[in-house]
Order: sequence, then structure tokens, then C-alpha cells
Amino acid sequence: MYIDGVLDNSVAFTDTLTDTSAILRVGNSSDGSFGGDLALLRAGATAPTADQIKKMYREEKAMLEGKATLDGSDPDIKALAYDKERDLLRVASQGVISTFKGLERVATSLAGAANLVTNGTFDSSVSGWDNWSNPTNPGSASQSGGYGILGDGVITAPVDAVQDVTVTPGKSYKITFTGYTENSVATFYMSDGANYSYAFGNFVLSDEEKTYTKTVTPTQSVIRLYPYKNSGSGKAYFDNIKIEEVSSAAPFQSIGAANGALLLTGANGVDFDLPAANIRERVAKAFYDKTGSREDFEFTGDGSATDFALPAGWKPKRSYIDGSKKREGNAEDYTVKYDGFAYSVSFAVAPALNAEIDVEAIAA
Ligand SMILES: [Ca+2]
Repeated sequence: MYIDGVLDNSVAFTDTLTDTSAILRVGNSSDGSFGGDLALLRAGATAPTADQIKKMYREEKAMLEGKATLDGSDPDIKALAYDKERDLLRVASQGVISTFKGLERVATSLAGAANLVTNGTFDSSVSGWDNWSNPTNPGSASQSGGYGILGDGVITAPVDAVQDVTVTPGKSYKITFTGYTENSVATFYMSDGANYSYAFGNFVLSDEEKTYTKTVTPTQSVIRLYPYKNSGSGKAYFDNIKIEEVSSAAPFQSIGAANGALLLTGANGVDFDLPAANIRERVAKAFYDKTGSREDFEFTGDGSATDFALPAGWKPKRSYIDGSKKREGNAEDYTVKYDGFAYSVSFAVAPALNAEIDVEAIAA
């Protein structure tokens, strides 16, 4: 038994599988119960060495501890691209881009998207929700402890709440909420349009608090959210209700990735995403890169100085004394010198006192 890649205890056991029709059960105790989670089961012809176990642990730790799954609710991969400069794998599922480094999901296009639902957190009221804010059955709906609650005191009729959220048809949106029931039956319905078609389906709440997500592409300009509790006693609790746009280009057809930049082509157009860091690099390069640019520098002769240095980064192209062009070369008027840092013009004869020396330079 290895814990976090380190041997904790061991016991030798050898047996032979002979019954080809029997079921091999793993993770069962003798009474059939198993109080844990099991993942990445594998079988091999030999037992892995301690070093191999350590390597597996190191490589797969991020996946087990972090998020190794696609974001959104769609497990169907539409397109993927590997960004070799940044060692990132970009994976497009319905409307959502999940970015992986190795086995770990390090980013998602959903992060930072605006929540279009009004008061989905029920921090202090149920405003924004019809029925909840104007209960048809007084006392049927309330807010308490940061939850929107249905069924408080009413048992003879169902209680519900409605919010219509404006969206753009054809774009993709992720619907998320958290909820649970207390001695009641409750459902979270989602409609394509301001209707009760529930075309986007529903989630039936359990007595354990869970987060539910669904990615949808509406054909109408409204997504109707409809939390609902059946008649009878008990309560249903709702919280953190969100609708976030996942991409304007979705549904995706192809994806390209290079040096952190992302190009998504979808049925609705193209999304182009360039990280802020990349833009900074480019602006800085353009600012400091003088390639192709020219500059004139002026000096005044003192009758003895022969060498006139240009600022670093500039290289002499043409030189003039009192407006008369001089020739470059060892047997000519001047030579160009470079000391490893700056260029200078070195005249064979020192320009006269107050002579006007003009040097046209190009970026070095
Ligand atoms: Ca809340």
C-alpha cells in the first residue's frame, strides 16, 4: 500500500484466476460495501516498482487533486489544439474552451463571464424573481440564510418562481445553480423562450446540496428559469443561480492555438482571444524596436576632435560637414567605429572650430 507515492505497508499475496466466467470485483469488502472512491484501476503482468509508483503518483496527482474534466456540461469534444509554445492543450466542447496543462485543467473560457441572472445569490432578498417577490401564496416563498426558499408554509399548492433572462439566440450559455430539498419534491426547469416548454430540460433536486450545470444554445431571445416545488410539506432551497455566455462563436467547428492566443471558428463566427501578456510584449517590442527608423544627429567641431559618437542603437549612414557630404572609407574622409556599445564617426581630419557636422543614422 502506497500513500502519496510512498510505501506505507505491504503484504505478499499470490493467487491464480481460473474461473473465466466469474465476476472479478475490486474495492469490495467481504460484506459488499465500499466506503470510498476508486479511480484509474489498472492491471499489469507484474507489480510496478516503487519508482514506477512514484512516477505515476507525480504525473497523475494533478488530475486527482485538481480539475481533470472539461468545463461545462457537454462531454463531447468538438475540436482541440495544442499550443506548443506554452505547452497548453485547448479543448472545445459545446460553447466552452477548457485549457489543460498536462492532466490538469488550468483555465476555462467560462471564468470571468458575466452572470446574466438578477439576484441569483439571494443574499438579502428574492427581488428579481416573479412570484418569489410577489408570492401568490403569501408565505410560500422566502429568503433566509442566503437561499431562496420555496414551500415555506404552503402545502396545498405547488409554489414556484420565474425569471426571464435576455440572451442572444444562437450563442451558447451555461446555466448553473445550487440546491437541495428538505422533505419535499422540487425541480429546476429551464425553457427556451418566455414559455413553459422546458425545452432545456430540468433538474430534480435531492436532499443533498449539489451544483447543477447545463450548457444550452437558445433559439429564442429569453431563457426562462423556473424553480418549482410540488405541493406538500417541506421546503426547497436554491442558490447561486447563473447564466453565463460561453462563446459568441459557438457551436464550434475548429480551434487554433499558438503562443497563448486562441482562434475559434464556429457556426456563429470567429472568436479571437489574445492574452494580455502577449499584447504587452508586442507593444513593448514595437516601442523599443527601432528597426527601419532613421534619425539625424548634429555635432559642432572644435578644431581638434575627430570622433563623434552616436547614442547606442544608432549606426551612421551618411555624414556631412557644413552641408557637404563626406565619403566613408579608410582612404577617404571618415570611417565608422564601433566599441561594442555605440557607433561613432571618425574623421581623418578634425572638423574646424564651429563646423556643423550632421550624421544621418539608421537603427543599429
Ligand atoms: Ca446565497
